[in-house]
Amino acid sequence: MSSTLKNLSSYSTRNLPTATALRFGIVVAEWNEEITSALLDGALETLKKHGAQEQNIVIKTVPGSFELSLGAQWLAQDAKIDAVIALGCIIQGETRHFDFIAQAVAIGINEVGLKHNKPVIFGVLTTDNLEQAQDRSGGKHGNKGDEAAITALKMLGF
Ligand code: RBF
Repeated sequence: MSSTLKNLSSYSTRNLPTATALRFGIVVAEWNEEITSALLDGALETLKKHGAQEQNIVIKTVPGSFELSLGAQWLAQDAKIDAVIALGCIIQGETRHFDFIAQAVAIGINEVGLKHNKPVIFGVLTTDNLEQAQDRSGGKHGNKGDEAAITALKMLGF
């Protein structure tokens, strides 16, 4: 389904465990900070809404989305962390950086999850412009941070 038709903050409750005893690592890119801080707010609100305890959530920042994979790996290797959420926003610019960064982080995040055998969630917006990113970070298409948090929970309820 195209994300223009989907509200990122609506979800089914199937396989949704209560998060009271679960521990999360969140790694957030500083690039496009206006957007990524809104993604973080969404993820935190959703985790807490489902029972996550503030002291069980570790939050780290990295400079840009390209660094999310390594940041996620550093969190994932901590045996006490059950799931990692990577949050970033890559906006199409005039150079090909968009393609290189988006592809690298998608592959990197996936590899970290497989290597550490735990959910490592791709909470990265890849948009044509700032408006599309705003629409998906608490705007008319919901918040990808919420979606990332729910995905982490659902994978832990697998
Ligand atoms: N990081 C992002 O998270 N989102 C971006 O849209 C983004 N665009 C970039 C565009 C250019 C031209 C450059 C040089 C970097 C960009 N980065 C972006 C930062 C990137 O993820 C990484 O932090 C740096 O390239 C490391 O030097």
